[in-house]
Amino acid sequence: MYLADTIVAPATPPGSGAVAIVRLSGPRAIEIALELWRPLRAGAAARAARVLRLGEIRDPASGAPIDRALLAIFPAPNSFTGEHVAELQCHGGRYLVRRIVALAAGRGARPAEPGEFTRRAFLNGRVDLTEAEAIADLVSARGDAALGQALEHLSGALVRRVEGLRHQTIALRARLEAEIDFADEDISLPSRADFTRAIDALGADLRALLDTFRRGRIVRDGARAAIIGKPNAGKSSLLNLLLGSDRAIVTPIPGATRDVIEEAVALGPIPLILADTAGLRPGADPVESIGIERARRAAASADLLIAVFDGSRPFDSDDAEVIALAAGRRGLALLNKRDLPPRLAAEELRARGLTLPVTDFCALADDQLDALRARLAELVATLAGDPDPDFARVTISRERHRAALDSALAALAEARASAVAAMPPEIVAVDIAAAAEALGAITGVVATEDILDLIFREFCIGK
Ligand SMILES: Nc1nc2c(ncn2[C@@H]2O[C@H](COP(=O)(O)OP(=O)(O)OP(=O)(O)O)[C@@H](O)[C@H]2O)c(=O)[nH]1
Ligand SMILES: [Mg+2]
Repeated sequence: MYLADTIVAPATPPGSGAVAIVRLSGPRAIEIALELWRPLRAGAAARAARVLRLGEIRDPASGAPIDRALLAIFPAPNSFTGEHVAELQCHGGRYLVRRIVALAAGRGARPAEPGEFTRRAFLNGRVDLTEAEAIADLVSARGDAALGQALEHLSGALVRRVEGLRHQTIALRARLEAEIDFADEDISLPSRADFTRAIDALGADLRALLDTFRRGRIVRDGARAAIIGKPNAGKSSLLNLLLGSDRAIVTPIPGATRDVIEEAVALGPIPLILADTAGLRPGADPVESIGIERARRAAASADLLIAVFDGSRPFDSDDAEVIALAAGRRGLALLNKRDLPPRLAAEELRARGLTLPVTDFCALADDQLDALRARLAELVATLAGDPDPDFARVTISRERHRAALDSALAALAEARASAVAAMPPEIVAVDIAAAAEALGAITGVVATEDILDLIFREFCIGK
């Protein structure tokens, strides 16, 4: 990362569109933009900040006109990256955009790496890591709940919460410093009992934030439901019904679905990601067996299960495996093919140990679709849980946040154990410092290149 250089990239996705934006950031951003672009009206103030001016882009080498474009310049530090930024709004042609980027590169700008604009914003103190992540979350949001959460994080709600906790941790450390400094003097210091009480209070706050992960993750990524059942039960028919399209192959031949097919359905503010899976049965051919293994994994990692049973056939050992997989899980069961003569009853499924609620169903008709959608929406809402009104509603939404809070809690537990064992304050202080550092990694107060690489890797070029 060379902050001293100037980077360029399209800020809009590749393809044809009415308008595309080519963005430059760095010390020479404005200068390079003005080498490519001239105002149409003579005498117009080309360098006026944060206004759009109409002009023309020319190839500075040949003088050949390339496009009509608007230019906006944002002098440092009042820009997204905190550096000089220039944005050329040109026409949205694939070739045109490539040509303009190449012109800027010809004047010394370097093509930006994925996420490099946001990374610079972070390095220049314009956003913290949770806000940078929120930008990626806004772009990938698939529902109103995800948008709301991303905007909340973008407004700094999470960084404020985590920084509050980190400062409490540092305050604990300050108490120990006093113990270290005044060890030889006969002054009264707060007792270790007070100290462990303070650790416990802080630990409870950390755990409360950690507990928001399930909601935060589901809001961000959607809830995952795996459709499982024996071959030919009607799983793919159900997926297609819920999607309203012939997404999965449906045939009367058992074993039609082999790979996991994932599609999102919008049921409410939080999307549900449905995974249609291979029918569970032993003795399948090698390809189908791999699919069945994937089905089991999809079932294990899903938030919800939709178990489909074929009501036109008697119970068998494949149905028994479905019941076993669904033991103790959330979701619902459908007794499908109710239009055919019944050979299996809901009572029998329950008697055989099915704990999911069972409904008679027919995947060939859409008269039960609205009711099913409503039930799934309800399950998703229950799964996400209500935002805790006592807890300022801030959620964590990424595995990275969860892991950091986990290690902060582990370090606090170590510190508590040492304090209780009357260890010297220096020893206790080491673990308290580790807890503060783990919290600092969430916001980026302490961030290594590795952490930054990991975060900005998921960004696309131009962001
Ligand atoms: N009569 C009737 N037929 C159904 C119903 N649901 C599905 N079918 C039929 O059952 C057959 C199998 O349906 P699929 O949806 O492919 O079943 P699947 O569970 O995905 O099967 P695999 O992918 O092989 O595991 C097809 O011929 C469907 O048309 C139903 O409610 N009633
Ligand atoms: Mg199928």
